[in-house]
Amino acid sequence: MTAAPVLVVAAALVDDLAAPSALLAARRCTPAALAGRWEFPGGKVEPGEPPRDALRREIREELGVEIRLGAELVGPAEGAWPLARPYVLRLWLAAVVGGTPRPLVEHDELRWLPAGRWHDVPWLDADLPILTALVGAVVPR
Ligand code: DCM
Repeated sequence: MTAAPVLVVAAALVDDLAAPSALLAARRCTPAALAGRWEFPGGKVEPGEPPRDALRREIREELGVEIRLGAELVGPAEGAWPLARPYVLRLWLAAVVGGTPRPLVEHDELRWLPAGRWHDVPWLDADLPILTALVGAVVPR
């Protein structure tokens, strides 16, 4: 039997929703298996919680900022992106509208990656195909 998917939501935080240039990557310090790898910040949706509300909550908890959500980067598996089972991920473009992001909970470093340098850190394996799709979707070439 396969466990029901667990929905994780994450943000591609960019400097400008209308013309993204810099992208925020967050380096995990927990759990040990993921420590040192970079990700789109976010986390698990709670039962009954609307996914967009969950994302605003997670970013508030993890980075201490308020965000505005832009478009969703729709994934290939019923709209989501597969992670290691049982997790699946939905990702939205987002911009900071209040505060300055700081690594408060499960990250030990944040970095704004400039245009053309979005692949420059070692992303989580699961986030890499999402990053590639994001680059194709938003970066003018
Ligand atoms: N996860 C991921 N990529 C992200 C965010 C989360 O692969 N951008 C994975 C890491 C965990 C799971 O989802 O296995 C749950 O995330 P968290 O520990 O942040 O709640």
